Amino acid sequence: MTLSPLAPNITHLSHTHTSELDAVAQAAEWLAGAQSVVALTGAGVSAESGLPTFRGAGGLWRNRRPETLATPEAFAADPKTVWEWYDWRRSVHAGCSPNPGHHALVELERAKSEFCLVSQNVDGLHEQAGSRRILKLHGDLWKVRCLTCGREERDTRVPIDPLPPYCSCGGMLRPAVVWFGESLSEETLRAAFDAASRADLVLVLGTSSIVYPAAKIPRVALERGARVIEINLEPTELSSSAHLSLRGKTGELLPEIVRRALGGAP
Ligand code: BJW
Ligand code: ZN
Repeated sequence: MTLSPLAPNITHLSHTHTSELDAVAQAAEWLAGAQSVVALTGAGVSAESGLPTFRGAGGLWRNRRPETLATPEAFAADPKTVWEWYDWRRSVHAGCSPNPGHHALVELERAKSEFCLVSQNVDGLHEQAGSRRILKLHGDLWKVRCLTCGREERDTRVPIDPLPPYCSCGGMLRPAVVWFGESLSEETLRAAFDAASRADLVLVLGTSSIVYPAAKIPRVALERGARVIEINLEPTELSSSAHLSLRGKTGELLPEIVRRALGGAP
């Protein structure tokens, strides 16, 4: 298999296919040579820790799609139901630990002088694994914000009772996450796009790449000449544009790529 550094290549790999080894070797070589690396993570990175993803099989909660719950309109109409969903997710997350994919990203942060972890995940597993600097695009499941006084604070109660919870000022609390139709933090977003513009390699890990503006981050990097490597169980909106698209689990492929890139045995 020839993988030109200039022309995007798509590699659809089955786990047992020998070309997977070539692709892992190629990814490791590019990672080893990259000065400035960005990793963009999505729900798939936490799937091997036991957390459900948003879309696809297992992504439903009480027969409702997350897209219909993760909106300010759904919360305004029925805060109790939306809170019950978040309370359920918090209880699932509380029993989960980071997986080898999270740990590989910690190693990368330690090894690369310019490394930026940009995550769409709200679960806290990157921090738990030991990642230090994380640009959290969609907020934090373990924080709440008051609708009246705006105070935001860490809240790790599991379960929360009663639902919905209230602030000491009397205002209703909401999860401090970003719902559809809401703006992301301008500062965080700017930092993510700045990092993507400077990067010479972007790893896109376990995300369906359909939610904007996060999905634009690798696109900006591509326009600036960076290489993009995707790891996902399935093809995504990004796959045909990525230089390398590996089919598999991030918790299996990423540690192998990082091990090779950082000087492990070939
Ligand atoms: C594995 C695996 C394993 C599984 N290994 N892989 C431009 C064009 C069109 C629309 C828009 C646009 N700009 C804005 C919009 C609107 C909207 C949007 O993007 N809609 C699209 C759906 C079309 N965006 C917004 O509203 C954003 N705000 C915004 O842009 O403000 C300005 C504005 C407002 C209004 C109009 C225009 C502009 C806000 C987006 C907020 C997203 N929030 C959520 C919820 C967060 C809180 C919570 O957790 O509850 O964020 S939705 C949900 O999707 C969550 C995720 O972070 C996000 C992305 O999902 P992710 O991580 O990719 O998960 P999945 O499930 O989709 O995919 C998992 C993948 O893993 C799959 O591919 C699997 O195959 C794979 N996988 N196991 C490797 N082991
Ligand atoms: Zn308050």
